Amino acid sequence: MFEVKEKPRLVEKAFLLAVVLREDERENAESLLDELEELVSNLGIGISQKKVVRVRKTFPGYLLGKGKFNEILEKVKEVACDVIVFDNDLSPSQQRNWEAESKVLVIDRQEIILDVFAARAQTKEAVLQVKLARLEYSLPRLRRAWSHLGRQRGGGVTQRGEGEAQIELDQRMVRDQITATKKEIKQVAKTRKTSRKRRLRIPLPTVALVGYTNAGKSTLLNRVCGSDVLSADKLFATLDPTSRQARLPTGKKIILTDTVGFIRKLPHRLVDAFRATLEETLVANLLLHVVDLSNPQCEEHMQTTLAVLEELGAEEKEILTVFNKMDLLASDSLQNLKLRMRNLDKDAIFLSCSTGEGVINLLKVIEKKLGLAEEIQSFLIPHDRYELVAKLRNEGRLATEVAEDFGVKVSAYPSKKLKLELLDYEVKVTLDK
Ligand SMILES: Nc1nc2c(ncn2[C@@H]2O[C@H](COP(=O)(O)OP(=O)(O)OP(=O)(O)O)[C@@H](O)[C@H]2O)c(=O)[nH]1
Ligand SMILES: [Mg+2]
Repeated sequence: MFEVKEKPRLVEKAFLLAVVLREDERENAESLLDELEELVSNLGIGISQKKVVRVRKTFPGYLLGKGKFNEILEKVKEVACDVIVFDNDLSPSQQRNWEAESKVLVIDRQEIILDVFAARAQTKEAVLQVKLARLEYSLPRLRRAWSHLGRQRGGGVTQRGEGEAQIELDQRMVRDQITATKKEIKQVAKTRKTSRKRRLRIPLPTVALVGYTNAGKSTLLNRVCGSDVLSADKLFATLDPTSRQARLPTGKKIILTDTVGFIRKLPHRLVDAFRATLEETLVANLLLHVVDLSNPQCEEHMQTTLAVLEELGAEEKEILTVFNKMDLLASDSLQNLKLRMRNLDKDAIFLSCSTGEGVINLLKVIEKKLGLAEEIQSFLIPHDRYELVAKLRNEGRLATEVAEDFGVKVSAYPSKKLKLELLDYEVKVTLDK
């Protein structure tokens, strides 16, 4: 069977490279390289050097002009690395040219992100989604994979004819695999939707956590729901949407859903591959945009998340910005940041999932935003109408319940529909008196 990865993967040391056209892009490029370093390290590859190169213009052949190209090649040889990783997107032919001259593996940020996703994918659906994205990425690059292999086998110009024929065969195989994978994804998605429907027979308001990778979405879910979803200091810890029930301060229940994190320059094919799961998740009543306030690049991270949301058609949804990790900031810089961020979103919430500070406040605001914060009411429900208590409980609108001789004393936040059914049983004075 055709393997997507035909390149040797036993690489140990990487040379990271970002190409910019203007000096004022340097700072941003450096932070992108730091992020790339983390992604590359996540794959178990060490870093030998990071470099931002400024050029006046880019060239189709090698992205860089001959002078800069030779300069980098010298450096690569000097530090003896076995892979060059570009933060910029490389065309398949640029990749091929670099590999031919440098004699090392040359890849770009997209491919690294695809590899990290592949390493993290756990459920069948995520595995298939990543597989599809990788197949699509590999399709125009088969020529490169072949030339790589050809070189390894000591092949050269003489084997070209054989290579061309093989590439055509490979391309057909990959296209067939793409079709088959898409079909499989559809099937798995169908099963997921049915089981989700079964689970969610009780319609509870849903809130989805979105945001940049490593912002603390899973940690927030765990804190609010008392769950133990994987949260880790690594990029893309979460790939599959995970839903848990959470209880708000007034006792009402909501469904909180954790989603895959976003990253700058997220490959479009990954957004496309994950579109089905993400879209379904984003049919939430409210989106919580979790931001790592302690990250100096947090505003760029926010822009990235908002851009991906727009791409998914979710920009019209109500979004509440949640600035997390405030425990990592000194109080004066926190005050400054708060002022700045409130300019971006005056309703923003500041909290720390680690210490728990501000989390209750967030839940109260969620309650308000979802229109669940209405006054608590008391009822004495006769035993033969117990189904009303069950309805309140199922809708997550029951706060307390005590069985009495004449019925069940409850305090609750009934929905409009239930209010009508409960009209006869309302007790105006508080029941505890
Ligand atoms: N100091 C501090 N660390 C936090 C806080 N919240 C989360 N973290 C840490 O940040 C790291 C990332 O947290 P996660 O919850 O995995 O982040 P995520 O947004 O789910 O990340 P992805 O799943 O990759 O998208 C973990 O090491 C957490 O322990 C916080 O409030 N303060
Ligand atoms: Mg997570």
